[in-house]
Amino acid sequence: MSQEGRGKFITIEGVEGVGKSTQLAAIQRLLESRGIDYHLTREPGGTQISESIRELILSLSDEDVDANCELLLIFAARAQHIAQVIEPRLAAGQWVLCDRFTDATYAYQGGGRQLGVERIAELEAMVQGELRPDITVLLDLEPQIGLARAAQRGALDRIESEQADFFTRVRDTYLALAQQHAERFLVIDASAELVDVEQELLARLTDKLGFTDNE
Ligand code: Z5A
Repeated sequence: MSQEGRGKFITIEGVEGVGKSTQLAAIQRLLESRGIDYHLTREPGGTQISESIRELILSLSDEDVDANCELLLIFAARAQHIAQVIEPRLAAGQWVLCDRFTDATYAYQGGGRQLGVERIAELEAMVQGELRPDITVLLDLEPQIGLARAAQRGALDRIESEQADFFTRVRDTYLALAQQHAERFLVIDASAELVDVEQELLARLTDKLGFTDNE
């Protein structure tokens, strides 16, 4: 199918508390200032079924959650999200801005849970076909700093309650993905002051999108 007229698919990633929600608001303002019609969504989630699966994935339970169960739930939520929301909107020319996508699965389940890349790549091919983000913003931060910020917000969820080395593997996997897919990744140092992170992000994104000053 021709890519002509298709919307752009932009994702944002990083360890917990890295500032995704905060920086997503800045990206929204950029798109709005350019008159771009976009849809904001998140993973796991984005549809009624996928949000229910999100609750299952993140809630603390007395039962140990099997890593393959977690992985399959994430891709089940993603399948519904793509079919119902992402693909139809992109096809209709709307842009989609998504808080996390499959890079998070490579980082958390592949790296954090050490499931490796192969089975994730198989599920990615099955559920997504050719669909990949056009641009991925990776907010990079020492996991300890992000977790401390997340802890200030209140009780930690099931994944946030993992040990420090889990998050070190998550971060390392994100950085490896960014090297492997350098054409679509923008890696932003998220340890700076909020305003400085925002400024760098917007400058790099504006450039990547080919926006000019008089647009
Ligand atoms: N997950 C997975 O395992 N596999 C998958 O495939 C997918 C997801 C898709 C939910 O994600 C969980 O799902 C996540 C991975 C897993 N793990 N957990 N738990 P989520 O994205 O919904 O949850 P999150 O990672 O915890 O994101 P968050 O809560 O939305 O955090 P954030 O958006 O990155 O941070 P924030 O709310 O913008 O900022 C946090 C605080 O820090 C806030 O008070 C800010 O004011 C402050 N902040 C932000 N930036 C700065 C700077 N630069 N300086 C100082 N303070 C700052």
